[in-house]
Amino acid sequence: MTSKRRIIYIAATLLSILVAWLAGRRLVQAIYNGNAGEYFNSFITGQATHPLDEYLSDFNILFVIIIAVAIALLLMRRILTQVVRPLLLRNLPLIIGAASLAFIAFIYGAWTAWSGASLYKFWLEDTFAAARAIYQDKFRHRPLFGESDTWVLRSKRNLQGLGTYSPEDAQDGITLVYGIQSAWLVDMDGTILHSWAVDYDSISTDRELIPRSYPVTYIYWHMARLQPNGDLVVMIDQFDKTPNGLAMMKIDHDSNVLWIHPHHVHHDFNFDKQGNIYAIDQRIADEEVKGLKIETPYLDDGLLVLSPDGKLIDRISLIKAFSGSDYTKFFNNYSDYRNGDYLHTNNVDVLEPGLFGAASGGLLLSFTGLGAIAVMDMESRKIVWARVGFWRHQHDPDMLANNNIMLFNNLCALRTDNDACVTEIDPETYEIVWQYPENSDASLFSAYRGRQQVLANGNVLISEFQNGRLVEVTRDGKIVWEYSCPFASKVNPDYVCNFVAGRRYDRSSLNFEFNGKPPM
Ligand SMILES: [Ca+2]
Repeated sequence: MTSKRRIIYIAATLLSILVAWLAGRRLVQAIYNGNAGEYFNSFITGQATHPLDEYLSDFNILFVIIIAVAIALLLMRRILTQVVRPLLLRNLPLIIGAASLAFIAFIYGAWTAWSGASLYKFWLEDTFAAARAIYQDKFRHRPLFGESDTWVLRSKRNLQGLGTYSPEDAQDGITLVYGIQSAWLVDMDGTILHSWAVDYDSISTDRELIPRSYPVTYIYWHMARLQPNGDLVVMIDQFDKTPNGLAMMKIDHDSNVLWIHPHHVHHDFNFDKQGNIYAIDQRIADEEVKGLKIETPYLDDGLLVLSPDGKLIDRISLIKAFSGSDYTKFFNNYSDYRNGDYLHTNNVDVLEPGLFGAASGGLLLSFTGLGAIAVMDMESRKIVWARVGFWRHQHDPDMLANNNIMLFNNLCALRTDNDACVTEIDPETYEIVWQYPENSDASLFSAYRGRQQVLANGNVLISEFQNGRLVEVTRDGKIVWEYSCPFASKVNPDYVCNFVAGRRYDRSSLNFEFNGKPPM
C-alpha cells in the first residue's frame, strides 16, 4: 500500500469513528434528554416547550449530509462500479476493521450521553475548568479602554446625546439614565438636570466582595430607581466575576450613602407597596434539588428581600421554587447557559394579588437560561405559572395594566444574532398584540440586557443597551425621542460612554432641587 493511500485510509477511519461517536451521543441526547417527539410536536404547533435551534440544526445537518451523500453516490454510480467496487473487494478486511471501530465509537458515544460520564469527564473536565477559571480571573480582565460594557469607540456611535425629538408626539418627562458609576437626569431636550456619582473606594466596606486587587473600573451601576425626594436605590455590579454583583445601595440626592448592603446581586430589583426591595441575588450551591435534573455545583439565583432601610428580611432560592412545581420538566431541556447557570434570572416585578392564581401576590420572573417567564407565589414560594415561547434571551417582562406582558426579546428573529424587538403578548393565548419593530429589520440590537417602559400616553421607551440608545416609539412605530450617552472619556477621548438603561419619570413627581452637574 502506498503511503498516500495509507493516509487516506487512516483519515477515513478516524472520520467515521468521530461521526459514529457524535451520532451515538446525539441519538441518546435526543431521546433521553429532551423527548425529541414532544419537542418537534410542540415546535410545529408553535407552543414550543423550548426553542430548539441546537437540536434542529444538528438534525438538519445530519439530514443534509445523508441527502448530499445519496446524491453524490447516484452521480458517481459509474465510478462506483468501475473503481470503488474493486477497491472495496480488495480491502474488505480493512473496511470491516474500520467499521468495527466506528461501531465501538457509536456505542461509547451513546454511553457517555446516557450516563453523563466519559473519560474526559472523569479525568480532565474539572482540571480544564479550574485552569480556565484561574486564567480568566488573573489575566483576562478587560482593559479600561477597550470595547466594553461601559465604553465604546466613538467611531462606532452614530448618535451622541439627543437624536430625534418630536415634542408633540413624545411623552413629556424627565429621564433617569444609569451606567458606569453614575446616574443622571436628562430633560427632553437633552439638558442634564442632575447627577449622582459615588467614589467606590470610600464605600467598599466589604473587602470580600470588592477585593483591593479588583479594578474599580470594572464596577458599574446595573440598575437604579429614583424616589421623589431624590434618593436613588442602586444595584452595583461588576464584570468578569462569579457570583455576580457587589451591593445594593441607597444614596440621597447629593450622593451621600444612606446605606449599603454588600451582596451578590444582579440584573433587577423592585419594590413592594411597603417599600421593601426584592433583588435577584446569586450564590454557588452544592445541594441537590429534589425533582430537578441539575448537576452540582450550580449557581443558585435567589430573591433577596431587604427592608426600605437596607436590612436583610429574607432570601428565597428560586431553583428550589421549581421543586414540586408543575414546571420541573423545564430542566430536562437544553439550557442555553453553561457552567451551572441554569436559571440566569433577569427580572423581578411585584404583581397585584390574585394574578396567575397567586392570591396574596406573586413575582413576575424571567429565566433566560430556561427561556422562560414565570410567576412565583409569595405565600407558597413555588412557581405557579411559567411559559416558554418564541422569545429568546429575553429580558424585563413587565405586567401591563391590561394584563398583557411586554418584554424585550433580544433575539427576535430566531437564529440571527443582530435583531431584537419589544413584544407585547397576551399571556393566555400567546397572541402578539404589539411589536416594535413590526417586522424584524435589525433596527433594534442588543444581544444582551435591554429594557422597556410603557409611558403614560402609551408610547414605549426602549433601552437598547448594546447600541447605547434610549428610543421612545409610538404604538405606530414612529421614533419620537432618542438619546445616547454623550460624554467622551477624559482619559481617552476616542471612547464615549455607554449606559445600561433609562427610565422616564413624571416631571411633577420629583420634589428635590436639581444640581445641574454633569455626571463626568
Ligand atoms: Ca420588568
